[in-house]
Amino acid sequence: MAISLNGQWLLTCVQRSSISDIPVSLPGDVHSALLSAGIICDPYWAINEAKVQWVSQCDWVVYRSFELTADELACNAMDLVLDNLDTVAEIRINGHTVADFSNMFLRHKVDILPCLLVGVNRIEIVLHRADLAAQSRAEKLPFPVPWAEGNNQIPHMNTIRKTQCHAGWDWGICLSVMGVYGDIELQPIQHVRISHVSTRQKWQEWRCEVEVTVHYEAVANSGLASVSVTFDDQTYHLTLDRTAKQATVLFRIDHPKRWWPAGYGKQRLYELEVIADGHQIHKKIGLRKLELCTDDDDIGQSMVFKVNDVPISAKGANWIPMDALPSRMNNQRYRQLLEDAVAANMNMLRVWGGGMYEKDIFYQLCDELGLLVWQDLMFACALYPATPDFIAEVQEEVQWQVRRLKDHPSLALWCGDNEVIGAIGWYPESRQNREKYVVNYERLNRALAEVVNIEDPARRFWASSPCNGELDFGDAWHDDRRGDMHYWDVWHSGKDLDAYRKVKPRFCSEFGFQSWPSLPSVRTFVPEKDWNITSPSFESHQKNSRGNSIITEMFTRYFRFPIGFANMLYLSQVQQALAIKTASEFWRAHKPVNRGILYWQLNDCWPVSSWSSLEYSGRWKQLHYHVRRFFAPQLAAFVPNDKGIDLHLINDSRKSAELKGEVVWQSWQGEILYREPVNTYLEPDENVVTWQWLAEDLERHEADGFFHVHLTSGQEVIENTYLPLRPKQCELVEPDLRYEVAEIHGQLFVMLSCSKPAFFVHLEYAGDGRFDNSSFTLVPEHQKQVKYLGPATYDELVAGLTIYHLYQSYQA
Ligand code: BMA
Repeated sequence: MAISLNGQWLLTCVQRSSISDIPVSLPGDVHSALLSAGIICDPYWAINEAKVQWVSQCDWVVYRSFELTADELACNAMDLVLDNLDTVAEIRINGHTVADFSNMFLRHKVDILPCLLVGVNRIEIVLHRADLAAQSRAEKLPFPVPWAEGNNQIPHMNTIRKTQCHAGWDWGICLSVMGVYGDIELQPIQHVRISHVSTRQKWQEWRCEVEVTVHYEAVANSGLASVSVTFDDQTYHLTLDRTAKQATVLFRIDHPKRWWPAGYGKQRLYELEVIADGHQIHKKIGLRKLELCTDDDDIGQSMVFKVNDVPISAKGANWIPMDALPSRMNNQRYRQLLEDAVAANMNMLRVWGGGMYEKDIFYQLCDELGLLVWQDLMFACALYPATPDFIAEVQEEVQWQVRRLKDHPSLALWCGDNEVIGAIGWYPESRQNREKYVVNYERLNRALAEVVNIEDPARRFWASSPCNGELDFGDAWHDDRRGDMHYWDVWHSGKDLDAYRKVKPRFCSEFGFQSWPSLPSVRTFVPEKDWNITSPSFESHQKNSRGNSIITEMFTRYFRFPIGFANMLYLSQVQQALAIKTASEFWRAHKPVNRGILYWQLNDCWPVSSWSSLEYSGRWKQLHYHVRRFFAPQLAAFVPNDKGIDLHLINDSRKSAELKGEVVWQSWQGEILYREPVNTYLEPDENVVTWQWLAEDLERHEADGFFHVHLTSGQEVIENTYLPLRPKQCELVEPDLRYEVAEIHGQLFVMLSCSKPAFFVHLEYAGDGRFDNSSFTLVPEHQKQVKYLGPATYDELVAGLTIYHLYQSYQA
């Protein structure tokens, strides 16, 4: 049985003798230990980031002792196994150096039996400065390889295999953390070392064959090892052949219950257990077919994931590491974030290449919840070396990661990197010598593809995100005919929101719009005296140099300027929601041309102004409430075009749906100027136009009011609003909005009504929890009963509730 070395260790600073023997809990990081010990201030508060930079400019030693009995040492090998060791480290056992490591994405394994003693042993991990290691590697490169300048605050991070955003990003604090973030274990080995267990599915019409292979290595001088393999309720026992490296057994599952992405069916998982030489490996296997289809068509090339032969409209967001302080990553927060993704009707997340290959729990939860995973390999926004050493190192890394993750049914795609093809065009060296850097790119990318193709031939390797296709080094930021697209013309290039309606991406894997955090979140990192957009504290939590200017400048284009700090925060979230909604609805209305919408970004790794829809605290921004509506399986979307406005009804589900209700043209005073019933039956995967309003009619009346659709489908209410003019041009009136908190059968609700229409009505509770709906249009004929989901009592909710709406945001 494995012996865990997780738990309490001690920490000493090599350069500052006054800092020694500080308790550190591993898995965990150095900064968190120093914070707990009161040695550093909270790096997330105000302008403290700058005050803690010295930590990563020191070397640190973490150490502990542990006892072993003679019985425990009676084995043929004792592997020390470390996961997520960050990054440049030397391991010493009882004073002997047993290994030097420098890749945080590898599982490190070293046999330390010869150094171990019966009784007390000491393990020390020396964590060296990453910045110096990066610098010295850069100096040895045959030619300069540009690093992620603009995002990273520390140069040459592209030369070491460490989470790239640790050195800062355009939403990320720069801490350059160090530590061990995965389990630390001793694994005694009698006969065989199990390297991994892999599965393969072969599909026939009503049967799935599951091939399970145990990969192992016999240890010198040992005897025979037996292994048992159980799938579902069938078990095989075998004796491993000492001269071989793998053993395979085959299971036949007739009429399997298939695994589906969320919104398409259930997530049935079968249990697989392998027991060998005292080791137990447990996996949950989903049986499903999955392919990425990229077929030539009239436009260019499709890009669609098919699961069990059904084309999927991928809907989701980009995932970044959950916390800049790895000690704070925990299973409960993983669950919360991923459940919130599913609650917003997502079925895919992209694990972005500047972060980390996620922890096992992430993929286990994605399997359980039906979230497909677009998995980038960990390279982002810089160029990377293609020297033999670097290639060998990353091939080993990718081999390990593919072996670790490939059996997850949620895993949909391996993608070589984030924006590295594009980055060839960003830096002066590579711009001036493009061929050289393209060849350099292709050498590394090819080497990654080779490993993926050997280890996981059933899955597609996609060179880069974005990418126009095989060996295509074109501009995937602007070509919407094929491949995946990163569409940043609105945020980074300052175009109007209408620009989202000028492209029809086949699969948009990034597009985003920033907002500021909500007032309750701002309270947690900005002192009240600094509650101002341009205060140093607030600005140091905005890492995109033009970010705050873009947000305020866009206010002036679309909205009447908000009054006061709280309304500025509120309006920034309205604006973000409007941007992402505009794009998502337009692209969904172009199904099947479009088959993927992943916005930038789901989450935050510290409290910051960013593109996220979930704040660092987990609080839903207004965008997340909109996502829940515009990613719903059934959507009613108003789509303006040359002829006028179309109302699309879209059904992504495998089941048909019946939508009933009406579309109205309503004045700002709430008068119904026009109404038309809607009664539509939608086939599975259908997208139809049910109603149109002609441009001539619109031009004459565009200032008079807005369109609102209200439909029901079973228990579901489907609503949407369309303002023909920019909100600042609309003559909104005081809606006379009333609300009341009510407790019904122990459940808290907020009842809302109004006498005139109110827009972007948003409920904000100062404490924990969220609502089942927010940031909606409230019209006099449909009062709303909004459920509060959280721990607050009636009195707390009443005291801590603020209701915002658009008209009030500019009233003095
Ligand atoms: C993208 C990402 C990130 C970045 C984001 C916002 O292209 O890949 O590098 O944080 O843009 O600028």
